[in-house]
Amino acid sequence: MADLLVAYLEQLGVEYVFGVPGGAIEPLYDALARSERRGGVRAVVARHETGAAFMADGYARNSGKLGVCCSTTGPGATNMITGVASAYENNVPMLVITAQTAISTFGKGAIQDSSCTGVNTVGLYSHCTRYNTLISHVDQFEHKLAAAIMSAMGSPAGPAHISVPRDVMAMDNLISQTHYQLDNLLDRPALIDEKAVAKLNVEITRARNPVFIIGDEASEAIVSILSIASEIDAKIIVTPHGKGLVSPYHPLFKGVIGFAGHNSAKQLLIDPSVDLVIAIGARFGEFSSNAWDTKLLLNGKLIHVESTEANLTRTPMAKLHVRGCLETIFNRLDSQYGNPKGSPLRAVVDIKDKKAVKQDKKKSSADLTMHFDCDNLAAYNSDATPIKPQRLMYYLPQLFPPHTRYLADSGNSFAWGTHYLHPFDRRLAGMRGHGGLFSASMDFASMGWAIGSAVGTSLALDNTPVVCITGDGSWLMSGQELTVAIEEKLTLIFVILNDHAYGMVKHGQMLTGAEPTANKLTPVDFSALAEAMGAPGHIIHSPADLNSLDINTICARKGPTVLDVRIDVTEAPPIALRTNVLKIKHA
Ligand SMILES: Cc1ncc(C[n+]2csc(CCOP(=O)(O)OP(=O)(O)O)c2C)c(N)n1
Repeated sequence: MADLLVAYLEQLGVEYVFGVPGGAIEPLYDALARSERRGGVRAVVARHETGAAFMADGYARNSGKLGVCCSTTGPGATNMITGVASAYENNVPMLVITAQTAISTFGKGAIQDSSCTGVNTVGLYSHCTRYNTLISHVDQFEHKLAAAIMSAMGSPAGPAHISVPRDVMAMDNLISQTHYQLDNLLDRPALIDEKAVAKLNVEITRARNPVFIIGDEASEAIVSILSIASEIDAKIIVTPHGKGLVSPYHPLFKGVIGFAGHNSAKQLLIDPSVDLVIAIGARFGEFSSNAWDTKLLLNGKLIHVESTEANLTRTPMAKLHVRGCLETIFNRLDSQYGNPKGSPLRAVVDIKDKKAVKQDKKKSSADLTMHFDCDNLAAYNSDATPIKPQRLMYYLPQLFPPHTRYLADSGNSFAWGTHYLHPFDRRLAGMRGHGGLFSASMDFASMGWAIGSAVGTSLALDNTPVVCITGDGSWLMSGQELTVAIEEKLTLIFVILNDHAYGMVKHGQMLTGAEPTANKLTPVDFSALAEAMGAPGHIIHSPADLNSLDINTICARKGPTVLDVRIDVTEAPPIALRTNVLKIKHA
């Protein structure tokens, strides 16, 4: 059966299966070895199963394909669950394959029995998967596999789990050929709610000063959204997850709303002259709604457009909810703008400063001026030693090429990155690949996500430098995946914010008046550790140290580099949104 599984992955153009081997999953590795010899799908062996799931997550986000991860039965499956849960919270399409001992051994005390008579992997995965099944007979294999892939790539996307006993997986193919053409099964009809779109159209037409809030789920529609925004001169703000989708230098961009966001974005939403706010694929969880900030959102101006229906329940205050495929909805609206005759939306442009809009439209790229406010410009511009984290964020895009991808890990990294890291993206229209230039995994917010995900990102984006910003705590949890980046020869730069602390915990405790406890970490020389593992490491104390790095050599290197950055530990990250929630007694 394993060869059949591989054949389906090939149909989808999937290149890698991320995982850690073990006795019960061996038949799948056998098939992957055969496939690799033919130049097909191959195994990427992680150091920890959660790292494997994070890699599959990064691969899926940046390739637009299905991420696939696997583990053996028992501890392999339990290890992998955090990475799967993370993909579940972030709607990342993922096929999760775990093994079981042979069916005949269920209930007989087999080592690592994970059937319903053991730790019950299917039971464990039931709360973090969109499809979840034990394949208990060879005849179930093909249709259950197809159903799993369809669920994983459905709407909302997410992990689908199949748990396969070793004897079923090892069975010689009774069915030697794939029966399903997955392309056809995955091709979803782009249905459109004409009435809702017409209402949306009327609202946009009436608006004098509209604002778009763009979340990561809007990525499929970003080309049309940006085009409409310039057409009607709508200001743009993004959620932390949507940050990578819009150039920070876009003249209409006013910053991030929510966790570690910008005051300019907040002010815009309470500006009385703003008469329409359209939130697109923004989810409105804690981090993207400014912790359910009713002052900003209960403003009677909100229209909420989503493809994931449950997200609409977060905005009972919205005057209009629109559901459906975002790409279809915004392509439809955009095509109306594109038609100069008879388009009602043209009227909006006519009453605005036509000249300014036309000028902006003529330009194919933005100049590198920011049109939003950062909190602590003194630190952002300071060349003091030790290097301030804000200054580090300022310098990274200066040093690395403009197409570099940035991932920020759970901890202060994603706070610093969200607020102060502005990749040099002159793009006024279109999109930069699937994932955008900046990503963070905030809803599940697992430490170490960025480390594994950076490996998957790098494999998905051949020849693109990938910078992973992480903390020393996260590195001590997941940094062993560095050796995978070495084996895979990936141009990956790990930037470790070394503050010998669980910094976010430490600063959170200070900001909330909690006991300053359990936040210290033993100081570690991560440069030496990297060298011991086989990757070059550099210790960075100051902006001068950073500027003396030979970035061309680092980016030309077929292998990872570690920057152990000894940051100014006294700088408080912009995490007030989170600490304010923690201060509420019931939260
Ligand atoms: C797996 C996991 N365990 C615990 C937490 C809670 N937590 C959030 S941030 C953080 C500290 C992160 O420390 P570090 O990686 O050193 O980054 P820093 O905040 O210091 O930059 C902790 C423990 C988490 N998010 N994920």
